[in-house]
Formats: sequence, C-alpha cells, structure tokens
Amino acid sequence: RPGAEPSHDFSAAEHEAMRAALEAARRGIRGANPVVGAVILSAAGEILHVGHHRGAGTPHAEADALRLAREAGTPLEDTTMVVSLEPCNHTGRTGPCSRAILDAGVPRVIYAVADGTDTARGGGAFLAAHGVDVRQGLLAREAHDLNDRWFIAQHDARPFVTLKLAQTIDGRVAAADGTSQWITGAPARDQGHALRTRVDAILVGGGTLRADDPTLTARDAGGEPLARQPLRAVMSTRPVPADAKVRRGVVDRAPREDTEREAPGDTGTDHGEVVCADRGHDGRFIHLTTHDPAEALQHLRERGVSHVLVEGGPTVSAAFLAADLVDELWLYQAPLILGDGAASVASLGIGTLAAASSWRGDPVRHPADLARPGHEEATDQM
Ligand code: AOF
Ligand code: ZN
Repeated sequence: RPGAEPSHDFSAAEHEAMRAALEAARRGIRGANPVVGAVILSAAGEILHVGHHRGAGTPHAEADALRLAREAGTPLEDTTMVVSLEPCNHTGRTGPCSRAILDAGVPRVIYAVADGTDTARGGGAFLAAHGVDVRQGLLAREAHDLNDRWFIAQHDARPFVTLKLAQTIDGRVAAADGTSQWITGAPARDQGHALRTRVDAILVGGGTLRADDPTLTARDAGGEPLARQPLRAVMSTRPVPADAKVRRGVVDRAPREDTEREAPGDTGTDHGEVVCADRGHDGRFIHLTTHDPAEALQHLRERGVSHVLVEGGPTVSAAFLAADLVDELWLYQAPLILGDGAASVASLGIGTLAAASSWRGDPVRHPADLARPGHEEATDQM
C-alpha cells in the first residue's frame, strides 16, 4: 500500500478538500482506469473547483479541475491541487497531469496515494524537482479502498477484469431445453455493447462459443458496429470451429480468407491468433488454449490488453471467481424465474455461507446512463 502513512500534517481545509476529491472520484466509471478526483483549494482554505475522471479515454481529474479554473478565470498562483491519486507523468490517452499542473502555475500539490504503474509513475517527483511543494498520504487508506481492485491488478501486472452476468432472478442463464438468447432485454443489451466498446478484450469459454456462436462485436442499437472494437478471445482447449462467427470480420458476414491464417491454437498446443480485423487491430480474434484464467490474462496483457470483459459462460465465470481474478461485476437481472436450467456461475466449491464470494454494491442506476454520450454517472457496478 504505497503512501499509506501520512508523512506530513494536513490542515482541516486540506482534509475537507481531499474528502471532496474522493467524493468526486466516486462519480467516475470504474474499469481499466482508476476513479480519481481533484480539488483546487485556495490559500484561505476555500474549495474553488472540483474535477473528476469520468472513465478511460476522458480527461484526468487534474485536467478537469484545471479546465474549470481556466473557464472561470481563477488565478492559480496561490492555490493547492488536492488529488486522490498521484498525478500521472505520462502521455497516454491524455497529456501528463504533472506537466499540466506545473504549466498552470499551481505551487502546491497534495495527493492521497502514489501511482506505482510503470507508465504513469513519477508525477510527484517530477513536480518536486520543478519546485512544486508536494505532499502525500492524506486520507491514503480511503483513496486506496476506492480503487482497491485496480491497485491489485496493477500490483499483479495483469489486466483489470470485469465479469458480466446476465441472468434470471433465480440466477439461471439458460432454460432446461438450452434456450438462452435475450434473457435480459434491449436496454441491457445496448449497455452491454457500450461496455464492450470500452474494454480492450472480450473473453468467453468454449461452452458459450458452441452454445451461442456469439460474434463478440460491439454494436449500436441499430446493429451497426461501433467505432472501437475489442479483441475477441475464446478460452478453450478445444478447437474453435472454422465457421464460428468470432472468426469473421466485424463488418463482413463471411470469413475473410485473405486475412486469416490457420491458428496454431487449433492444434490445442499453443495460443493461436487469427486476424479478422476490419479497423486496424480492432476486432482481432484470439484462441487461448488454456483453462487457467491467470495464464489467459498474461497472454492478453502481452497483447496490450489492460481491461478484459468476461462474458461467460458459467464455467469460465467460476474459474475467474475461484482464482480471485474478478475486479468488477456487472449484474443484469431479468424479471424472469425459471427454477431450472444452468446457473450463471458453476460450482466454486464453496460449502458454507461464510466462504461466499462477497460483493460490495454501488447504487444501481438506469442502464441507459452508460450508453448516453457525455454521461457523468456510473452505473450498475457491483
Ligand atoms: C491521473 N489522474 O484522473 C487518472 C490517472 O489511459 P490514460 O492516459 O487515461 O492513463 C491511465 C493511467 O493514468 C491509469 O492507469 C493511471 O495510472 C493513471 N490515472 N492519473 O493523474 C487521473 N485517472
Ligand atoms: Zn493524469
């Protein structure tokens, strides 16, 4: 737990500002990125601006707060930037926050907890080296807890894992006769596609592949492919049928012979890859010939995947849960009861209530929130 011990004393106003930053952070969408809040505090202890990170691909919390200050014309030369995570030091989907804070002329920075990731680390040291007064450790425990699973995934050097379960009230994913499509309705389906376009990879097991023959593409309500397509991964030691829909291009209906090559994975000995890309590397298909979730995640990480969406079925869901490799759970519950049929999660070998896999729920919001452009609030996260 980096930065857990406060190394300085902090004023009441600084505490209050950090609490406001943590509160703002909670409004962001969890996932491959942590949720982060940033407050600009005046020398008199007044909260001037509150920014937050809304989710991967959007401005960071500090940049959000600095934008508000710019728009309001707030002078920054005697302010403190109070942020729940160490400002990043890298140019990723946005520019480095460390540089933005320095360039804006903010003389003091307080952050709750260090960002130890290989890419982003070093923002605090950068700012200190450029004469900014940098302190850390304020409400570090709260800030760590806010992103606990993100910190664990970073520490374990593996992708962040979201598990999606779509089930009936009694936890079934298929009826006794095997019928399973559209257990949940159109809003959940649209949100599921919005979720797919935010992740780097979707993963299903061989059972789901054979039962549903899914395309694993991200589409809008009209069925058109969304601009950003995840890598499509099948985790199975058995061959992926040559005519499986995951092998096809995202747009094309027919297999694209010109871009496909035989997957070594189909021999059951290696992790094979078939390229079915319509846009750059988007929509590629990969066959992971393993039953071990940790091994599958390592292979995905080597391909640059930082956020995986596991979409079933019950065996794969159970494997990830049993390995404690699920960071976030999205639960879609249809108002249906079957009383029979496959459960959404296969046996975890848990024999007693005290051993249950236990989840903390965020408030449930309307599924349309995720699909709406410019959304401020998340979500159905558990
Ligand atoms: C910050 N402020 O609000 C967040 C940070 O993909 P990118 O470019 O958005 O970078 C994501 C990484 O940046 C993420 O893994 C984490 O290390 C850091 N997140 N940093 O200064 C923020 N969300
Ligand atoms: Zn940043």
